[in-house]
Amino acid sequence: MTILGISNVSFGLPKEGREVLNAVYFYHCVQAGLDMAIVNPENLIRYNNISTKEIELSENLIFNQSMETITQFTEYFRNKDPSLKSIQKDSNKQSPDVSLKSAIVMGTKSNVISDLDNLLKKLSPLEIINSIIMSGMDEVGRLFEQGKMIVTEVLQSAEVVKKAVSYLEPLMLNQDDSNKKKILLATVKGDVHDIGKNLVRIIFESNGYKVVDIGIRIDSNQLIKSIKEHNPDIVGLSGLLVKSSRYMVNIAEHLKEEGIDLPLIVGGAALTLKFVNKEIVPKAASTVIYARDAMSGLSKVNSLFRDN
Ligand code: B12
Repeated sequence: MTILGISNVSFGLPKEGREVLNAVYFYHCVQAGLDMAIVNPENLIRYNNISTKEIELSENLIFNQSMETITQFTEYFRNKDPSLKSIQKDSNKQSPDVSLKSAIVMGTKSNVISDLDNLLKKLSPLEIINSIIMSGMDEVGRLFEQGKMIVTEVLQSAEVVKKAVSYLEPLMLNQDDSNKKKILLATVKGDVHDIGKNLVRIIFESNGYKVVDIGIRIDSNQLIKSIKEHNPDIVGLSGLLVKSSRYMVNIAEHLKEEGIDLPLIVGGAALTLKFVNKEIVPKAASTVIYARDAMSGLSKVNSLFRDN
């Protein structure tokens, strides 16, 4: 005998399409011999009431999963949400700042380089990152939180940011490394979010720091090994999950046990100044700085080194 929780199939998809997909999936599971289903009867749509177009989109997704069928499904149901139509319309406007921001929100890479070339005529690479790219990613964050974007789309947006930033990066690097203060950067254990960390890297590099970026999912042992290898002046930790903030407390403790008393700078959406002062500072051997964003982090680190 088989039992199935139907709605998992549509997890993460646009709200408007979920019940349709659930109903089509339910229908096919019953045809295939399912004995019992867990459904929410209040929401369940009757298969017979679904249009042929919507059945087709759902069947394509169920039987032929690919980026293409996911995109067709999400775009169709997204068009049913008026607040998202306005975003799509924006991408038709011609000014390169609007076009670049829309490309990030829409996850389309095709015009990114030409938009950047146009923007570079009037803005510096850092201004483009700080204003347009950051605001595009903020919008992605907002839409994701409202359930209007799905994880695969957020990843596509992240790829567009990556492409834009890799194009701008060589234009910002100051080659002389001697006498630069060195910051070791990591996203902590269990956390893959690295867009913020990568922006911090770029902003520090373009403001006279040498940055050693050791990547994502870094535990305290790996961090300590890298500190010994690279001998930085300060350690920067990034983490966007609540559990990452807690792990930063463990890192502070472990560094202290190892006799490492470098200043720490910590950032990421789940952190707050209160948490840092209450939980991390008491465990740390040295100064702990909280940065709400990359620019404030830079100015705090600048004053730390100026004052010492
Ligand atoms: C993009 C994104 C993803 C992408 C990440 C792609 C990538 N390569 O980074 C993907 C799709 C992979 C992803 C996965 C997940 N995500 Co996510 N994700 C986001 C999202 C939408 C945007 C994050 C982002 O890039 N923001 C833009 C950058 C520029 O901002 P930032 O990272 O905050 O960085 C700035 C500052 O914080 C600061 N900063 C950050 N670090 C540092 C470090 C230093 C030293 C300094 C000085 C400053 C600094 O400066 C940066 C620039 O100004 C957020 C929502 C949000 N609003 O934050 C959710 C979010 C962070 N994700 C979340 C979740 C739950 C997940 C998943 C667990 C989902 C899942 N169920 O699988 C997984 C986690 C997997 C894992 N083990 O890590 C939750 C976290 C909830 C929580 N509080 O714990 C959020 C808040 C969404 C939500 N509301 O539910 N995610």
